[in-house]
Amino acid sequence: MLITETDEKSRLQWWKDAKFGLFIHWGLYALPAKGEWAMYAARTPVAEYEQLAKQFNPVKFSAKEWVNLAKTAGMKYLVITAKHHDGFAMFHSKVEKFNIVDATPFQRDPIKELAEECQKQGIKLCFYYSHVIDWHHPHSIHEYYNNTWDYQLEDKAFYRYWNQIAKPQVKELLTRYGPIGLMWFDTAGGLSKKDSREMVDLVHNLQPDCLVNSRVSHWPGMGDYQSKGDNEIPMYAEDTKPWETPMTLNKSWGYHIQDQDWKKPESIIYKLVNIVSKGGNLLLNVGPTAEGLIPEQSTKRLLEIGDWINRNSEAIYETDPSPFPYEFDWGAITVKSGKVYLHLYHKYCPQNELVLCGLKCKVAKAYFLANGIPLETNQSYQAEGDHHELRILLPSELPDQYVSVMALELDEQ
Ligand code: FHN
Repeated sequence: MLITETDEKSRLQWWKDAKFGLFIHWGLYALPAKGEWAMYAARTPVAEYEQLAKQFNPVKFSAKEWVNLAKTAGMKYLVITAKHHDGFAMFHSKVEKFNIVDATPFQRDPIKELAEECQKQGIKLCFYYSHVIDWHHPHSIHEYYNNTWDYQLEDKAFYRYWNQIAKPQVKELLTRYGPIGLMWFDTAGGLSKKDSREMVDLVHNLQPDCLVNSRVSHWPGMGDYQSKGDNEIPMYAEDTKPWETPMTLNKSWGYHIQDQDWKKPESIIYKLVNIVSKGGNLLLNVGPTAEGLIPEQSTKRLLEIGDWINRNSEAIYETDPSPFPYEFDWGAITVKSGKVYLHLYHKYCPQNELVLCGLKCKVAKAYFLANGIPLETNQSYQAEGDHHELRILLPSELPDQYVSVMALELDEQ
């Protein structure tokens, strides 16, 4: 399918405007509760790992609650692991019995339930799919048992998997659950350019508006947008491909009972603001339990972030990145037509006043976004050195938690 440049811009617009999404790593690995690589780490034989399915009965799972949590947290899309590296399908696959409906006492299809709820609550449903690594299938066995990344992809086992499982399952995901926002592929090491292209085309042929992330391939330039490395935030705004940072709330993706190394809410808000000011999206992860619950530590953080976004949404959604090509020690900037938003990190707040150099437009009005309280400003210009300076007087009390946003309305004539 040929996608023109104009199509490409409008296909991506919802996602570029969205800024914030929920990542969900959920699968059988929630039972051992040691993260999503548990099977590999313990070199669990496939037959033994399969037994976990018989105990997987997440009766506390509620699609309504999960989607509602994402919404309350200010997230606009949700990416769930339809199949991770362990090969277990979290949906009712007809091509592989190792799936949540056929192999567990739960017998429900959570992806179907999430699809219905996402439709109802206006969140874009998206899928993570491990298209190359599949420890349940013989093509991965060599690498799996020998602890080597020396893939044998060009061999028959790989193509059996590729043609009989990977492609048909992607087709199932894109034909059974309504419109899908994006396909999030992962860990494509060894996949040929031709096979990567085939996967991208498969998605676009089935759902032309569905986006594909760059991890569909290790060959550069593939996919609609760039997935940064895990937890990676670039130093500078990038004007190449639109990008997204996948990020954990603690150190793990899948549920890990011992990992209590939680990021502070303020640090996550800083990271969100930093990412958005550089033109990126944040995809923030939770790892639900085997009972089907999102851990309380995660929920608490998401609600706190949602609270902050709720007061400052105008400075986050549908914004453009900062036009300043450097980071500020006091915070970050986002812009919209006729407006500039200064996100002031309380921890690094300057004393008395904030000085911004290089803003050429006249500021007609300045106020705190959270409560509308006006701010006193002073603008000056020195012809020598073409130096524009804006000084904003800072009150002793800031209106928000962690980050207070100052809105500047510009007089653009
Ligand atoms: O191996 C996976 C890992 O389990 C997790 O899914 C992350 C999420 O970005 N991706 C891979 C490593 O980059």
